[in-house]
Amino acid sequence: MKTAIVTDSTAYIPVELRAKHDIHMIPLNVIFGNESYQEEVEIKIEHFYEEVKNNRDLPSTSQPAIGEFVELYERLAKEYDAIVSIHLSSGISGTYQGAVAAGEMVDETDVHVFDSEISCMIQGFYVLEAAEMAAEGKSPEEILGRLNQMKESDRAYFMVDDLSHLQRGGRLSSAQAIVGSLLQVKPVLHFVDTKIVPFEKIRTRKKAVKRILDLFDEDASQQVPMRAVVIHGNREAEGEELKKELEQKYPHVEFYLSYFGPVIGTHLGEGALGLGWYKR
Ligand code: MYR
Repeated sequence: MKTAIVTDSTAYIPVELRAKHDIHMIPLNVIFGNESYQEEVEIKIEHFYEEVKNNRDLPSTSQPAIGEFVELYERLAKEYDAIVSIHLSSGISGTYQGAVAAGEMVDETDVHVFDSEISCMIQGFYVLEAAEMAAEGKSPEEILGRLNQMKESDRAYFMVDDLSHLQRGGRLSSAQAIVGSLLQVKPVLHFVDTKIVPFEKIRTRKKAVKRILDLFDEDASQQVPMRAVVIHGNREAEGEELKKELEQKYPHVEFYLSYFGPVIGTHLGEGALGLGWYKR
């Protein structure tokens, strides 16, 4: 059984890792004024935050066109017996629904679309697990079984420097964002039922980071094998330092460092920080 694994750019899986695991990626877009750029292809993280500073217009984002999904699925159908397509949370983007609609238009193969209910490298963890299983010849049903099991242990908490980006993009309810910015809190955010909601309102960045680390410790101190990722919005040194600190404290956890790329960075703003993990 040969199963193709597809994801979208917001998993931010480095290109070498994608190539190594035969992962196919469909990009979302960042729009500055009238210009649309496919992230990870036409605009990369190295230039994005600089571009935001230099541009008068704040960027917006869009999901891939359905035609792009159809084209990719039809091409893969010539080489693979089935497709598992893993995407960012359906509560924050229409990408998942686009993939489902495209899958229904393709008759040549079975397309199984999976809603990760999250994004960034935590979505990437789903993709890596799926790719490892596909390489072992596992069926789409077996792969989806494992992905659903992963949902039981995956956790992700993140914080932003400025809630107005999330509010402007409509990915957090206005009332919550207004209260948040008025009080100048640094709420810890997380996903509930595919959507972003505040987990706890915390006054300072330092305390918010500590709260996230305490939440991580609750799981990591159980000493079971885990994968975890520190994700930063253009704060690589801070992310690297945190990863090193965690690696020393939790040698049984496999840590990654990743970033909020252009599309997610548009909605979170510079300076966001997140930690995600799951039990292997
Ligand atoms: C689109 O235009 O379809 C893309 C919309 C992306 C919204 C992103 C909202 C922030 C997601 C934060 C993920 C944090 C994971 C730890």
